Parts: sequence; C-alpha cells; structure tokens
Amino acid sequence: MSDSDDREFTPAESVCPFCGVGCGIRYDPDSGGARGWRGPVNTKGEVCPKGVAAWDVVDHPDRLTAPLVREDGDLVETTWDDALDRVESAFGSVVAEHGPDAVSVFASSNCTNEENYVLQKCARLLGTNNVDNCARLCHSSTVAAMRDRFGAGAATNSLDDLREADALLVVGANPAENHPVIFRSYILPALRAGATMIHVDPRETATTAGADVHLQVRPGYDISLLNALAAVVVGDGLVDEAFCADRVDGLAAFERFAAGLDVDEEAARAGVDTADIRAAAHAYATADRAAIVTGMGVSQHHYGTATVHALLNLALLTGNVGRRGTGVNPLRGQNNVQGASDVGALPDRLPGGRPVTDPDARAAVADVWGVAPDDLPADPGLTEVEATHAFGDDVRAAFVLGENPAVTEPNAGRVADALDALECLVVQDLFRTETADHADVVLPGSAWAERGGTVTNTDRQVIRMRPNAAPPADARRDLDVLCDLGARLTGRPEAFDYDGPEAVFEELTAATPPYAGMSYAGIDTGSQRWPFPAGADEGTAVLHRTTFANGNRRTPLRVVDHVDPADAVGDDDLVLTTGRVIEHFNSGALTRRSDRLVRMRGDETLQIHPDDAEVLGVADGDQVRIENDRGRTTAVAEVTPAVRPGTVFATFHTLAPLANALTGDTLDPVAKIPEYKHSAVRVRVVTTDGAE
Ligand SMILES: Nc1nc2c(c(=O)[nH]1)N[C@H]1C(S)=C(S)[C@@H](COP(=O)(O)OP(=O)(O)OC[C@H]3O[C@@H](n4cnc5c(=O)[nH]c(N)nc54)[C@H](O)[C@@H]3O)O[C@H]1N2
Ligand SMILES: Nc1nc2c(c(=O)[nH]1)N[C@H]1C(S)=C(S)[C@@H](COP(=O)(O)OP(=O)(O)OC[C@H]3O[C@@H](n4cnc5c(=O)[nH]c(N)nc54)[C@H](O)[C@@H]3O)O[C@H]1N2
Ligand code: SF4
Ligand SMILES: [Mo]
Repeated sequence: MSDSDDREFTPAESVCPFCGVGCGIRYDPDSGGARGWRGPVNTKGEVCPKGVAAWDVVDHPDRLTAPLVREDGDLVETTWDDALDRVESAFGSVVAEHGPDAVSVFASSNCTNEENYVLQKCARLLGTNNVDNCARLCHSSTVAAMRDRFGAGAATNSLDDLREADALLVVGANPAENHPVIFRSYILPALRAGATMIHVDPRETATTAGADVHLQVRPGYDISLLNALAAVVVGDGLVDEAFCADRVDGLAAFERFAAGLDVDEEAARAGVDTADIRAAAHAYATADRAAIVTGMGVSQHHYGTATVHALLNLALLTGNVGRRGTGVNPLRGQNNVQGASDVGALPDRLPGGRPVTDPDARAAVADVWGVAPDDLPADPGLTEVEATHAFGDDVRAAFVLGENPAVTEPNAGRVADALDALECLVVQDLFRTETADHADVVLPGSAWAERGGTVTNTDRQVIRMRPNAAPPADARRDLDVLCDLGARLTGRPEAFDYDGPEAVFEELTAATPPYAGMSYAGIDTGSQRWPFPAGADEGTAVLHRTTFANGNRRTPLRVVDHVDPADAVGDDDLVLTTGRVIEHFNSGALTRRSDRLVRMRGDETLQIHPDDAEVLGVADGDQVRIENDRGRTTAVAEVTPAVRPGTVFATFHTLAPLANALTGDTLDPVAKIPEYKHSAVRVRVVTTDGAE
C-alpha cells in the first residue's frame, strides 16, 4: 500500500539520488512524480529517465517503515529504542572483547556530506579508522594516481570546460548512458562545435555514436593501448616541449621508454589496429585543447592505478593540464561519491583528504571535535573489500549505511558467507535489500526527498538538498539516526548534538580545508566549488594552472608496463566484462522498484558477439548459463556485433544475472579496487527448464 495518503509532499529544490552529475530535481505536484529544476549543472532543468523516476522510490510500498531485528532467524518489526539498544549492546561487546578495530563501517556515497561526516566521526571517536565508502569500488584507483601525481584526486576541470575541448578522449566510460546530462548538455555541444572524439571501449555503446575513432580494446589491455598512444606522440614529434620543460620531470627517460616500445606489438596486444592508434594519437595530441574523460573500464582492474598513471602521461606529454577544455576528468559514480570521500569516509584519510597518519592533521580535526589528539586512531583502517574479507575474523561487527554489498562486491558467494560470519550486521537502508537479508538489525532511513543536506558532484560543486516530504511512518532521517548512534556508541553525546544538517555543515567546513568558507546561504540554489579560496564566489574551476595541488610546479612522467589480468583465459573461455545501462542503477535496489524503468528495460541480457554465439550454438533470446570456478548465473543472450569477439558483457543491476557471482576479488595493490572488468567464464545454452 502506498503511504502517499498520509504524507504531505511539497516541492523544494533537491538533487537527483542517482549519478554524480548532480541534477536538480524536486517533487512535481502536477505529475505526482519528480521533475528537473534549473540547477547548477542541469541549467535548463533537463534530466534523464532515472531523474524522472526518482520519485517512484520515495513513495514506494516496499519502503521499510519500522526497524527490524532478527528473532529466531527471522527479521521482525520492533521499536527504535529496542533496535538501537541492540546495536549499542552488540557493538559494545565486540569492542570490549576485541577492540574498536573489530568494528567496520561502510559509509554511503548515496548519502549527504553531513551524514558521511557524522558517520566517520562516530567511527573515529569509537577508536577505529575502519570506515570506507564505495568510492573504493569505482574511482579509488583514479584518485590514488591523480593524488600521487597531481596532488588532488578529483576532476581537474569543470563540466563547462568540456564544451570548449577540441578533442575528447573518452576511455572506459559510457557517459551517454551513465552520465546522460553530461553527455547531452556538455559533450554533444563540443562535438557539434567540431570537436573530435576518440572512444576506447570493448563495446560499441550509445557513447560510441558520437565518436570519430573507436578503439575497441580487449578488456584489461588499456595499458598497452595507452602506451602505444604515448609512443606515437613521442615518435611523431607531438610532445609539447614547452609545457614539459616547465611542468614535467623525467621526459628524457620516458622518451627512451617510449622509443623502445613497438607500436604494432602494443596495438596487437590491446587488440586494436595500429592505424587507428596513430589516428587517435594525432587527434588528441594536435588538438589545441584536449580533455580526457575516464571511467570504470580504466579504474576497475587490479592494475587500475597503473592504468590511470599511463593516462596521466598522455595529458602531461601533450600539455593538456591546467587550461580550460583540457585535463583528466573522472566521471564520478553516485550523487555524493566525491563528497563522502572529501569529508573523511575513508580508512586512510581524515576530512579534507589529510592522512590519518599525520599528527598535525589529527590534532587539527581533534581540535574541531573538542577531543584530545590521542583520542583519534592513527593507523589506517581497512578498505571495503578488505573489511569484507576480514568479517568473522578480525572484524566482528559491521554497520552498512546505504550500500548493498551482497550484490555489488566481487565474488558474491564469498561475500554472502562473510556477511553471515559477522556477530552483528546492521544495515540502514530504504528497502529490505539482499544485504539486509543477512542483517541482525535493519534501520529504515530516508530517501533523497526526505532530507536536507549537501552533496558534492563530479566537478566538485557542493549543491543543497531540501526535504520535499517527511520519511514514511516510523522511518527516520538518516542524519538523526546516525547522530543517535554516534552518541550511544562513543559515549560522547555532546559530539553528536547538532541542530540539523546546517550545523553539521558548519562544523565540517571547519574540519575540511577545501570546504572552508562555504555556507548554506552561499550555496543557496546554486553551488560552491572546492577548492574554495577565501573571498571566492564559485570556487576554482580549473586545477593545477600554475602549480599542482600539492604545491609543486612540476610532476614526473611515470613508466608503466603492461600487467596481466588476474584470470587466465582458457581456450573454451570468454572474457566477461560488466557495466551499466541507462535505465538502472548499481544493485538496482531503487531502479528495479520503478515500474516505469522496468518497463523501459526488463530482462537482463548477456551481450555476445555473433561469431562466439555461432561456435556455442547460442541464438538471440536463448537462456544461457554463465559460470566459472567462483559461481554461476543465467541470462538471456543478446547476440550483437556491438561487443568484441571473445568478450561478453552483462550488467550488475539485477540478481539474474548476478554478475558478481563470477567476478574475482584480486585487489589493486595501491587503491584496493577489485577486478570487475575481466573474468574468465564459460557460456552454455540452457533450455527454459534449465537443462543443457
Ligand atoms: N545508468 C546508470 N548510471 C550510472 C550508474 C548506474 O549504475 N547506471 N552508476 C554510477 C556509478 S556508481 C558509476 S562509478 C559510474 C560509472 O560510469 P562508467 O565508467 O561509464 O561505467 P561502466 O558502464 O561500468 O563502464 C564504462 C564502460 O567501460 C567499458 N569497459 C569494460 N571493460 C573495459 C576495459 O577493460 N577497458 C576499457 N577501456 N573499457 C572497458 C564498458 O564496456 C562500459 O561501456 O556511473 C554512474 N552512473
Ligand atoms: N560487476 C560489477 N560490480 C560492481 C561495479 C561494476 O562495474 N561491475 N561497479 C561498482 C561500483 S562503481 C559501485 S559504486 C558499487 C555500488 O555499490 P552499492 O553502493 O552497494 O550499490 P547501490 O545499489 O548504489 O547501493 C545503494 C544502497 O543504498 C540504498 N540507499 C539509496 N539511497 C539511500 C539513502 O538516501 N539512505 C539510505 N539509508 N540508503 C539509501 C539503496 O536502497 C541501496 O540498497 O558497485 C560496484 N560493483
Ligand atoms: S543524469 Fe544523473 S543526476 Fe541527472 S537526472 Fe540522470 S541520473 Fe540523475
Ligand atoms: Mo561507482
């Protein structure tokens, strides 16, 4: 039953709960759904189909409306007092017996800066740095490489800049489906004005439609491809010598490395034509302003950080950093994946990106929090997948805010066992998710339209959300629940006594240097962008203009060698890569509940090339079984030349196929991101009754 009868809905400018574009949306009384307003990013009020469907989850009959606790194996409704008492007592015993590092906290890129700030404060005052958010699973490798070389792990340029680019190198990203308003309102205008686009993707997607050159790379072989591009830049005299002399170290050594590469060999290993590599290198390097747009195809490998380093080499060699229309621009995941990390929901970083190991940084944060510097833990905590692997062992209790790891973490069979190995799992969500099915306590939180607060979008703009409704029945605002938990778990009620989200924002701007000086009033219905120098109105659009964000004028080029994917691919195997479609979002917890989105796209399919389909006897529409040593799942075959021969593609938006039953959990050594984009699998036809 819908609860719309007993709740009042009032339109107020808020932000779409889905992707990192950060479109302004609000309740629309005329349609009874959501609608765009002229926000700082969607300046004409434009939204994609998910933005329109965003209201469907606010007013959905499946919403959790009371806390649940496990009794005799089942989850049953209870009061808030009982649920929070149980969390307090279970976490209290774990800490008493095993210490605070036996607790792990998953923060949420789907939640606001204020909520993430309060949650990481709670973890740290409890005594652990075991707090992370699912930035770990998307751009942690990008952030690691960019922070290392540029001093800041964020988009170097603004979205406005993309419109001014003469060339766009889009690598392992599908903005037409995953950041639709960026594609339509920022990338297409550049293409219409004559910009050249190079698209690097093993599949032809809606994004490829705008490309002049499509490099259909073998999944996992981007380093070879990027090195081949760099070798052409060096070999054909396309290096920006003046820029390199001024801003770059190690040019001579890098040129020796590039000269030693055989472009044909690297291209062949990457599975692309040398002629296309040459055309792409010339288009990128000879453009006056060339911008890189990068996504999961680059970042989600166990050598994701190394791949991003290879990408940064290209931008530096060609002088495409520090000017409008250039740069390296990761398109971020959820509406607040940038902000969750900015405000400290990371195991090695305090608010503002300062290392937990830095005593001065700890002292500065402790000062804002009114505690002694020694009260803050100094050792880096566990990242998300590392924490999951420690469940039942070093980690005994976990709190998961707005994430669905049972569906989204790699090697789902292992994740399910890990969740069950915990002494206490607490999940705070809108719905009874697959992860909640493993929980001991489930807390009903608030949807996008039921909260105030701020989120930070993909080009570092801090934007405000405003409540359009109260949470349904006994569900509560996430921030209020987190403040209650903080007070109970840390024994420091005064540290969590805030008069609403604006008060939290004021404190977090004091604890997060790039946000210093921002305010709710200043943001209003626009945005404030970090870094936000004193006296600035809108913040800095182009980073690294005269010095990199670490204060250095120069940064090194980095020699990067090809690394093999973790899975060996046998003669009978195909390579599964995974990703997204426009209608659905991540684990599908929200979008699978929207009738209008499910009508637009119902079945989940496995894209397979006609050549492979023929060998395997698979016809379009057949049920296929996909399996490897880690697990198995089924899907409907979509036989299409859009995917590279030898490669198959599925989304991870549903339980069938549950793509992550098949993915491996080898982690990048630097960023600890898993290998979502390369798994060896066997594909077989099954009849409708499941027989082979
Ligand atoms: N509609 C929709 N939008 C979303 C999301 C969603 O679930 N649905 N999720 C949001 C989130 S959390 C994120 S992080 C972003 C991600 O946005 P994107 O980075 O665009 O995400 P993906 O679709 O996972 O991957 C992009 C492309 O990489 C290609 N690819 C696969 N393997 C490789 C490879 O080895 N090399 C290269 N070069 N390419 C490869 C895939 O074919 C795919 O087209 O999207 C956000 N926006
Ligand atoms: N195979 C494969 N797996 C992948 C990826 C891939 O490309 N391939 N991509 C990875 C990436 S980039 C990401 S970011 C992760 C995403 O992984 P998750 O973050 O686990 O995925 P979501 O579906 O976004 O989960 C969000 C959960 O938060 C809940 N929620 C949404 N809004 C709110 C709110 O306001 N309050 C509360 N309390 N709860 C809320 C939703 O109901 C949902 O259960 O998946 C990763 N997994
Ligand atoms: S582009 Fe992203 S932020 Fe904008 S409406 Fe679509 S899903 Fe929402
Ligand atoms: Mo993501």
